[in-house]
Amino acid sequence: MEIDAAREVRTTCPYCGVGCGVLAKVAADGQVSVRGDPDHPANFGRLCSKGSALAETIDLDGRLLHPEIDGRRAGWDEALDRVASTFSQTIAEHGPDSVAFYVSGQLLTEDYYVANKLMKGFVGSANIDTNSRLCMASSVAGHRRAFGSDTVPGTYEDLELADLIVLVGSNLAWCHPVLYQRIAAAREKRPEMKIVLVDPRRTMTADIADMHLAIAPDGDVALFTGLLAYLGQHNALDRAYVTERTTGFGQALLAASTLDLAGVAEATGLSEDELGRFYSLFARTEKTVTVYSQGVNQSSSGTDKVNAIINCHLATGRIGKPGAGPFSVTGQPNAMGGREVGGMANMLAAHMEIENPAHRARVRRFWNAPALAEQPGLKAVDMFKAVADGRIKALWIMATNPVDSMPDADAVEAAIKACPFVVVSDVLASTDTVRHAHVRLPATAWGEKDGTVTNSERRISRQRAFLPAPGEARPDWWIVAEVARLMGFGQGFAHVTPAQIFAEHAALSAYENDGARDFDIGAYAGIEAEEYDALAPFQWPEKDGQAARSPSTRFFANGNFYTPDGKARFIPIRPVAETRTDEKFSLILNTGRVRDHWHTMTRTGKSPRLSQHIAEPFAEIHPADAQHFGIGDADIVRISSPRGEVLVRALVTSRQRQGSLFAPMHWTDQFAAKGRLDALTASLTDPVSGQPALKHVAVRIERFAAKAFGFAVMRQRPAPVAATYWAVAKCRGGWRVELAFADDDIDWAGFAAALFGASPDMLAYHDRDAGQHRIAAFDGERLAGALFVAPGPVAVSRGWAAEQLEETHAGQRERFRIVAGRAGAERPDAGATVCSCFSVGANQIAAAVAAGCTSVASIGETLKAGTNCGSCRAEIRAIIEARRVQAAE
Ligand SMILES: Nc1nc2c(c(=O)[nH]1)N[C@H]1C(S)=C(S)[C@@H](COP(=O)(O)OP(=O)(O)OC[C@H]3O[C@@H](n4cnc5c(=O)[nH]c(N)nc54)[C@H](O)[C@@H]3O)O[C@H]1N2
Ligand SMILES: Nc1nc2c(c(=O)[nH]1)N[C@H]1C(S)=C(S)[C@@H](COP(=O)(O)OP(=O)(O)OC[C@H]3O[C@@H](n4cnc5c(=O)[nH]c(N)nc54)[C@H](O)[C@@H]3O)O[C@H]1N2
Ligand code: SF4
Ligand SMILES: [Mo]
Repeated sequence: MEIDAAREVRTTCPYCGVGCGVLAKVAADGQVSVRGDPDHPANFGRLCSKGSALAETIDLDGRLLHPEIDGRRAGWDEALDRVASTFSQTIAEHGPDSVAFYVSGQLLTEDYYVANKLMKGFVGSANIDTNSRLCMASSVAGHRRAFGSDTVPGTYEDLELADLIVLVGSNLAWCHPVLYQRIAAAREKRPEMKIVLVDPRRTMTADIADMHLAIAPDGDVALFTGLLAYLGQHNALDRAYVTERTTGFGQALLAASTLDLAGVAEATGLSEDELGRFYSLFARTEKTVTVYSQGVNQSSSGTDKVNAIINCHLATGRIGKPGAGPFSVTGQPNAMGGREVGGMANMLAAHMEIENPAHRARVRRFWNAPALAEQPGLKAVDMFKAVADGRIKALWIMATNPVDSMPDADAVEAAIKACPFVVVSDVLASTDTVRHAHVRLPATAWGEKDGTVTNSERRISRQRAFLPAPGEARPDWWIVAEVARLMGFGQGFAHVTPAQIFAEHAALSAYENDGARDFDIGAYAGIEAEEYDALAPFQWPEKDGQAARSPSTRFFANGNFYTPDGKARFIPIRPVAETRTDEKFSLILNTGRVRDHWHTMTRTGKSPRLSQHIAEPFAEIHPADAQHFGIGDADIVRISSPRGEVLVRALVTSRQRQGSLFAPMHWTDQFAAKGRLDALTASLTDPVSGQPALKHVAVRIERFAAKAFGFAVMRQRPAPVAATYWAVAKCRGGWRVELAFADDDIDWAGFAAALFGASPDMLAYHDRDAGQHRIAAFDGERLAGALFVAPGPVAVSRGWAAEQLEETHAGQRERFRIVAGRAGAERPDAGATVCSCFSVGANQIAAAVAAGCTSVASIGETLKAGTNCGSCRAEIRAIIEARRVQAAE
């Protein structure tokens, strides 16, 4: 591939489902820079902290650059042949259902399309499922129950037009930051706009909320059935819409009326007053959008939560109208594209249904498929159970890391280890999943591959390559198509470009589609390479012959649902009380995300900037619970469930609900001693969608009685660390490590040498009685590493210590200052990073507040913090607030 240094390439961010446009540029010296695409309708030039730091994540460190078989390097021919022949042989011996693909919402549509086509049309099994099962399955099932199709009715613009936004189980400020900023900007223009947040925790998203409902875990069904009953009682229905466009209202209302207000209050943990205020606000605000995400989907009642929300929108006719509608926001960059190609085990391509014989016949005809799957395949949790019990004998994992992200992950890991044949296509050589693969296939990464993704508002955008494919890495679609050819299915996989795959996908969406199917992009059925290269972002549907490319589209304002009678279906839902905790496991573990990390950290873990915001695994615990369990702030705690355990740092905070813990999903064996959170979660799933209940797990917590704590910085990434607790994070000059030890009878100099190499040039300070040890090693004038040990959590400034790796230390005075372990008086400690764009710490912001800055804007003027991507503005406001409270006390 030719690199044109002067040219900016228009592409799409590979992180979240907001789907922001990115302009990427490669300078003559190879340096990559990115900025937001001002013309992209998802972000109009904005990027969040993760998008802004993309250039820090594309180095070749740790990349898988050649195919490998049983741990040795192999050529593509041999590797592809091994995959094709083993799959063919397994199918011949044990039937098509003895093999499976586990794929990902991070594949491009073209990759996804061919993987699905191979399994469902040619292998003849529907055993292809995706990590979207852990993510969007409940929304898909809820949409299909209510609308007869998996349709997201609204657009991002609705968030700006709404008078009320209800955010349910969504930490938008951290997980969809650019959407959050669009809302914040709209609210600044129209301060009368109201925002309600429904989340058991007081997250940073609460910063713009007028009302935070700290709901009891899984109280959502009660909250929204209670709302439907309220709307009925208070004459707040759109009776014409209900009568003409829907069916089943009476039964839904009856079911929703099981609980009276006091009952709803009990089930939700909210006061009747809070409920009354929320209900009346909803009832009187015509332009209401309800945005929901994993606090809704990842639940044993996930699909019911979705339908309880949709019921309220149908009852008020608030759907598909400017500024009104239910809005499920997608997580992954191509979660939506995966749904379009039918990547889930219970769907067929182009929003057709595997259980519908007419749909099967149509897809068979279109693909000229020799063996179209006749019935749904195994959903993710069941798929790994089938791997465990030997029903599945050959498994191909693409672009996902199930050893870290599947519930009951230790059991999933054991199943993968025991599986006779495991293929993993990934961009990295070493992840917790890749390590168990018999065949490792190097895929091209973001920046090297071409294709399309669809964002939360059904907008299809191009990802474009701006870097050459490194080593022997190949695009995922190519890998799958080559294997298909070797399995004897050449005629179905003759494509040689992503454009040809996209054209086929578009043609299938329009094939015999007389308007009975929502997903129709027939306008692109004949797309040629040039048009594909230039393809501008567009929203579906876009039917063949649709002359004007409509700037925005909505569904269902006038009914026309994809059900047999064209009417939407109310789903009768009853709240069910459920207790998962018991005496032994008395706390509820809630899991999720942090601002600057992405999933299993395979990309964000490479960025020093992103790794400074939160540098180790942690669990939030309410102060009363912390006191009850004898846990102090910054203690190391062991959290266990009947399935496994983790060791993480305790963060005592009243933002957390009493009785619950919150921990992020990101840390893996690559970054921490025992941080794989999904070792704790259970394989309990929603009965309709099969989505696991990842936010409600019974656990217990205990203080890990560490005899010594440590913190170290070093230039090279440390090899295995001999400490009970460790967590590594990248920093600008190298790496930083948090440590805790079960024992303090340790030769600290030896430990330091193992961590960052023995050096003749070492400086040490030991106070054995106080348990304090500090050791620094130098390599010429540069610091090679420094270790700080204390009997309690180490108080040294992390930012300052990391900075020492980048400085020269010629004089004894500077060197001694390191073992003194605190910043020199002339260099105050910046504190934990808040603004990752400009590396501004919490202490700097607090100092600026003390010096008179009283607004986010004035902090921006003084320190620049919050003025680039804006992802940290909520945290800055929280620091200002905290100072204000302190001052008032
Ligand atoms: N920074 C960052 N952004 C991301 C990602 C990432 O890894 N990092 N991943 C992307 C992906 S794939 C996804 S799916 C999205 C997820 O985006 P979100 O769904 O916004 O993120 P989560 O943190 O998983 O969960 C959201 C909230 O649900 C709350 N919650 C838990 N239980 C309940 C409950 O019973 N009821 C209610 N109402 N709320 C509850 C949690 O406290 C949490 O704050 O983020 C996307 N964006
Ligand atoms: N406890 C708990 N568990 C969860 C969740 C939770 O909230 N709580 N959330 C769930 C959700 S919503 C999601 S979406 C999942 C996410 O979980 P995963 O999908 O397992 O997480 P990722 O780290 O995104 O894994 C992507 C993998 O693909 C590789 N990769 C990146 N680009 C490419 C490419 O172009 N081609 C190929 N072949 N490989 C590539 C990366 O190196 C990485 O190994 O986690 C789920 N698990
Ligand atoms: S909000 Fe951030 S992570 Fe999501 S697409 Fe936009 S820049 Fe990427
Ligand atoms: Mo997700």
